[in-house]
Amino acid sequence: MTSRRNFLFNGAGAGAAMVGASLVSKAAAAAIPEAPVQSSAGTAPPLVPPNGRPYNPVVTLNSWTLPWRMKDGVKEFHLVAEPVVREIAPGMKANLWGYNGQSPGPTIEVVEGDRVRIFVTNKLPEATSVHWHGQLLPNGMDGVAGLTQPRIEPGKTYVYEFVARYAGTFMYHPHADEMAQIGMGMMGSWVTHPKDPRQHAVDRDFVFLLNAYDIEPGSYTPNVNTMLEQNIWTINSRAFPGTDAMVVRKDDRVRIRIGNLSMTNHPFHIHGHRFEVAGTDGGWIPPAARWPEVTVDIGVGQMRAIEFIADAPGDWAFHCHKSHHTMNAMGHQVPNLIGVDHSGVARKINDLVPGYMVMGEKGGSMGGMRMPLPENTLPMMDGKGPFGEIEMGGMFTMIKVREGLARGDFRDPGWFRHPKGTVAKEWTGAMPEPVRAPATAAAPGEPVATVKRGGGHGGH
Ligand SMILES: [Cu+2]
Repeated sequence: MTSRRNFLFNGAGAGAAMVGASLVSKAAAAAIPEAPVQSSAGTAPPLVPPNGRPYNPVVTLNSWTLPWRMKDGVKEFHLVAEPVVREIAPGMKANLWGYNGQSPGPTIEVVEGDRVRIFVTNKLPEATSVHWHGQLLPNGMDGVAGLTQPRIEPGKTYVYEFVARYAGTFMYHPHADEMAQIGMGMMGSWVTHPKDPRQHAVDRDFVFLLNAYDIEPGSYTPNVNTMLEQNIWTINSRAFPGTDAMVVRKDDRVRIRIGNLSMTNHPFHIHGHRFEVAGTDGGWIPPAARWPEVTVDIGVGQMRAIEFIADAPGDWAFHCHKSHHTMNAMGHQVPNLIGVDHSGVARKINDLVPGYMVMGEKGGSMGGMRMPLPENTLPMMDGKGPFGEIEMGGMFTMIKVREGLARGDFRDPGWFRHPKGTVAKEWTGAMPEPVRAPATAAAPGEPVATVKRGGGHGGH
C-alpha cells in the first residue's frame, strides 16, 4: 500500500519521513511543485485536504488522489505523462501510458471557486496535451493540440491555469494522438467539491473510469489500432479479481461517480439496491428531476454519478451488463456449441492434438476451465467467492454493505456471513410431475398453418 507520508510536499524524496522546516520552505520556493509518483495499483485512502478549503474527499477505486501545494492562493499540481507498468490483476501486467506512475492518472480534487495551476511534463516518446473534460474555462486552457495550444513535445512542461467554476465530476485526457494515447490508458478523474461541504453531502463517495485494452494473450502492450474489439474490460485499468470492492456501512448514503473513456457504452448494474442518477458531467440533477434505476447506461465520454442508501447488508455485485465485458481475454471466434455433442469429434482431435478441449457444449462455465495459459494472461474469470468460482471478470466489482463499520473504514471486511436460512439451496424434497399444456388442434406432423382459426364454424 501507499504511504500517505510520501505524498506530502515536504521537499524530501519518497520514503524520507522527516519533515524539516527548512525543507518545507525550500519546496515552497521551487518554481514547479514536485510530481508525486504512485507505485501501487491498490485503492489509496481518501486524501483529507491538508490545506485550502475543507471538503469530503472521494475514494478513487484502485487509484489515488494527487497532492498539491498552495502557492499564493493557487492550488498547484504536477502531472507527468509517462510510460507505466500497470498491474491489471494479479498475474497480468500491461505496458501502458499514464500519469505519475499509474494508469489511470491520479484524481484531481479541488473546491468550487479554487484557482488551479497544473504543470504537465511530457515524458512520452510523442507529443501530448491535456483536455479538462467538462470544465468551463478559457478557450486557450482547453487542451486541444493544434486548436487551442501547441502540442507539448517530449521533454517539455506546459502550465494550465483556470478557476474550477462549478462543483461536479469531470475527467482529463489528451487531445493529441487520442486513439493511441487514450488506448494506452491516459486519463484521470477530476472532482470539484461544492464550496459548502454540507451541499451534496454523502457518507461515502467513490469515483472511477471505465476503460478497455486489446492485449493479445501472452503479450504486454495494447494494440491501439483496435477500435471496438478490446479483450480486457477494466475499471480504472483493473479487471476483476483485480478490482477492489467498495466497502460501505449499512444505511450510508453512497455516491459512485463513473466516467467512461472507453470506445463503447457500459450499462452499469447494481444488485440489491436501487439508485438515482444524481449527476452528469454537466452538473448535478435537481432532486425533483431524478428517477429510480438499477442500471444506468454510461455512454462514451459521459460521466454518471449515482446515489443510494446502502440499506441491505451483503456482498452485492456491481458490474457492466454486457456479458462479454465481465469476462477477461478470450478469443472472439468461438462458435456457440450449446447442445452439440461433440465427444466423438473431441476424441478424434485428441489423437492429433493431445489435451484438446471442447468449449461450451453444456453452456460452459469458463471459470472452471483450467487450460494452460500463456504467460501474462488472465483466465476469463478467476475470482474465488465463498461458494466457488465467481463467474464474472473484467468490469466487475462488489459493494460490501456491513453493519457497524467505523466512519472512514474502507478495509475489506471479507465475505458476507448470511443469516441462517437466507441462502438459496438445493431442493431435496419431492418433485411434482410437470403439468403440460393441452395438445393443440393440429394433429402430429400436420403443419400448424393449416389449422383454421375458428374452424369455419360461423353463426355463434
Ligand atoms: Cu461494458
